[in-house]
Amino acid sequence: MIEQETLTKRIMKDERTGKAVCPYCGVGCVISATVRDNMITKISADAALAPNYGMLCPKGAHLKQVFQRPDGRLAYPMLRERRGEPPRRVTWDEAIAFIANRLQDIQLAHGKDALAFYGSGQLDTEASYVFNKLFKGFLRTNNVDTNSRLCMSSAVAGYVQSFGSDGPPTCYEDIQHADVFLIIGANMAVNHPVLFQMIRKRRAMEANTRIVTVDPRRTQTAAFSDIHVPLAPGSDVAFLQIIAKRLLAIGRIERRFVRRHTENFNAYQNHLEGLDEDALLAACGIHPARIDELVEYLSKPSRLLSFYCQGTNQSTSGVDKNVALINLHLQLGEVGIRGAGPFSLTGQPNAMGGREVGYLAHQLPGYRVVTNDMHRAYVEGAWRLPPGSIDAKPGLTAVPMFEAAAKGDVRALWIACTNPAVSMPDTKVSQEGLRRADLVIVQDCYYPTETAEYADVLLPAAQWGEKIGTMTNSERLVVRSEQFLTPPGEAMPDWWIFAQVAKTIGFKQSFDFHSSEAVWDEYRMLTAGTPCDQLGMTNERLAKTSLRWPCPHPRHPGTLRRYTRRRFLTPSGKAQFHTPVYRPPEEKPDADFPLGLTTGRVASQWHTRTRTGKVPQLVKKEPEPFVEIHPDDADAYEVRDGEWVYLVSRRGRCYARARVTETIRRGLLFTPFHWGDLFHAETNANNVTTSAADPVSKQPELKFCAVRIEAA
Ligand SMILES: Nc1nc2c(c(=O)[nH]1)N[C@H]1C(S)=C(S)[C@@H](COP(=O)(O)OP(=O)(O)OC[C@H]3O[C@@H](n4cnc5c(=O)[nH]c(N)nc54)[C@H](O)[C@@H]3O)O[C@H]1N2
Ligand SMILES: Nc1nc2c(c(=O)[nH]1)N[C@H]1C(S)=C(S)[C@@H](COP(=O)(O)OP(=O)(O)OC[C@H]3O[C@@H](n4cnc5c(=O)[nH]c(N)nc54)[C@H](O)[C@@H]3O)O[C@H]1N2
Ligand code: SF4
Ligand SMILES: [Mo]
Repeated sequence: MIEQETLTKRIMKDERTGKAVCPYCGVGCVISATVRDNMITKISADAALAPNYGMLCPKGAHLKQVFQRPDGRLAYPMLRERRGEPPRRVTWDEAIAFIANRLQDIQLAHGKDALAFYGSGQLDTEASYVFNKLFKGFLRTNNVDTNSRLCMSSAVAGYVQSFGSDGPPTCYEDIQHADVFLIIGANMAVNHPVLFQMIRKRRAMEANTRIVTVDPRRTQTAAFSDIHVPLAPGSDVAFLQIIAKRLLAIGRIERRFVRRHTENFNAYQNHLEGLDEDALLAACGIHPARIDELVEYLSKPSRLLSFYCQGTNQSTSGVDKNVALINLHLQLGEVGIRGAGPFSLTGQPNAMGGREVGYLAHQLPGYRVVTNDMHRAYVEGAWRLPPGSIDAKPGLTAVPMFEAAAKGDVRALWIACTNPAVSMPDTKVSQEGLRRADLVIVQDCYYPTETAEYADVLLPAAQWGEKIGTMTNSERLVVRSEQFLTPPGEAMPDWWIFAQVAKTIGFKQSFDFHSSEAVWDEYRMLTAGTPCDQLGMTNERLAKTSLRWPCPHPRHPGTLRRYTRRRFLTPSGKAQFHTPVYRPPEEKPDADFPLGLTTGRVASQWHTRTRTGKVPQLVKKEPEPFVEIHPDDADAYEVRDGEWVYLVSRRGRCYARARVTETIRRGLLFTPFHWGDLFHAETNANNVTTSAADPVSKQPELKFCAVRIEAA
């Protein structure tokens, strides 16, 4: 395999430095690694480079330690004759021929939609482009979805409904100009630490700035804020509408902006005026003083910058929450100007790039959608496919994909760069889907993982630092990562693996990419003229600098802020007011399951811990699963601090060590979802969570389900 050698086997003897986007959160810090003899000797960040200007959080700073533990890497392709048996090493040729044959057999026997692909916002743009092209274009199934469905799909739908297009209007520089920071449903101190550091610096330097955090828990973020609004879980729409209604009542409307650049304001105003403020307040379960304080801040013109993440997205009313927040910005004219706007935080390093590539079940590259005839025809033309090749019907989204596998409708599941046996809501279903499918392909850089236990084929991926690839961070900044490490064994870049299978199936010409740069060039062309235009980001430019889209031609400097002319991407060019109605979370507590459970993250761990779980400095900070419980509830249910308890829901149970604390609301529990079955049987929080989802975005409610607590 000469091609493979030239792509990855560049052992670097001399000490040298390479830079790459941090493989963890969507802040997208650029990290410099000094390497000697294929070992990282130092991790640092360049004070002159966007977006982090020298800052790193402990996860990024401890990347060196990740590579000091070479065990646990998946280094060779492997096949498993029978489930439950150890896999045996095979050559790439064998593995790829096996996959190509099996996919075609299954397609022939059961139809195109018996195939499904489940990917990740941690794959680079090149990889995401190639799998999307293979499945939606050439295997002709839109059964392509990613963990972004569990993460970003409500944010996508919110932006599309209000502005006519996905993607944030804002950039990190806005932090330097904002007056009021509204952080709603995001624990930035923990999950976007470097960005939160920038906010704290601004707060320290400008005495008049204010930070408001809206979260049912008094998080680290809330602790650093001027106001903490400990609202009842799921009540964000009610909360935002009280604020908007009160501001309307005192005439806080940016009338000129509203008249010239928005539509549907009258309906919005009537809707708000008709709402019963007491009922909304009761739904939020907060002291009215919190409302007064925020209304006071916003009653005079002030630059409002709002950050939001899973506390709004992962909800059965996730899209409504996002739209209610954008409504508030439209009412105040706080969008398209410096220091203001609704800023959706992306979780994973390339969740933004994946959206641009169109890797959700209803999307196509360049913010196109499969349901639009012109969009399909354009992409078919670019891919040199006969008209009608791309299905006009959206494919299965994440949860229904695994449900279909559990029913035997989806027969082949290809999973890359995600660990759904741990991270999907209600893991009974995802695990049953994995068990029942005839063919499970798992492409990861580590082995074992919980999902790999179900795999028939294991494909070794090169990981961070071991390949060239491009990612887009939360502020639309597109950054090219360099290769400075040689991957172990025969691990290969993800895009190469997808292209190799495509060529073996018979799509030789369309997947004849010889480098990731060649993939980028093809993708970049497809974005021309779209809202996320990256045509001007040539390989030459990306090798030297990073750029924010839209960037339509090779001399274009990129775009710091969008909508500065107040022209939106709806057919009329005007932003849309909507009239969402507050709905509580779908699952209600009752006598058997009297408590609410919300789930999330800790600062020192990343998701299912395949990397951060190997770094002693990080593990020591949170060594085991825990559950936060209010002292009153601890009394009522006879739970002592530090004791192990079971959380039991209508679907299953998990256990964790009780942490009695006043930082959580009464009636609510919180547990992180980092500890899967490889840590210990029954520690996975997702044994308990519900797959009830937002009706529009299909994003599951990972932020609320009903449970009871039992002694373990
Ligand atoms: N350390 C670390 N950082 C990460 C990650 C990680 O695994 N570890 N993962 C990354 C990824 S992929 C993502 S998506 C982001 C997620 O980043 P965040 O969204 O900040 O993370 P979460 O902890 O899931 O949830 C945020 C907060 O929402 C609150 N919340 C729950 N219900 C509600 C509600 O109804 N309303 C409101 N307003 N708040 C609510 C929770 O109490 C929690 O504090 O983090 C990224 N960064
Ligand atoms: N209860 C609950 N569940 C949740 C959430 C929650 O808040 N609560 N949050 C949801 C959200 S927002 C997210 S984003 C998901 C995250 O959930 P997952 O995506 O399942 O979590 P990760 O552990 O990040 O899995 C990434 C996998 O990719 C592998 N990997 C890393 N780099 C590469 C690479 O370059 N190539 C390949 N092929 N593999 C690689 C890692 O080893 C790891 O196995 O979890 C979701 N699940
Ligand atoms: S803030 Fe996010 S991107 Fe930056 S170093 Fe930490 S985990 Fe990495
Ligand atoms: Mo996420």
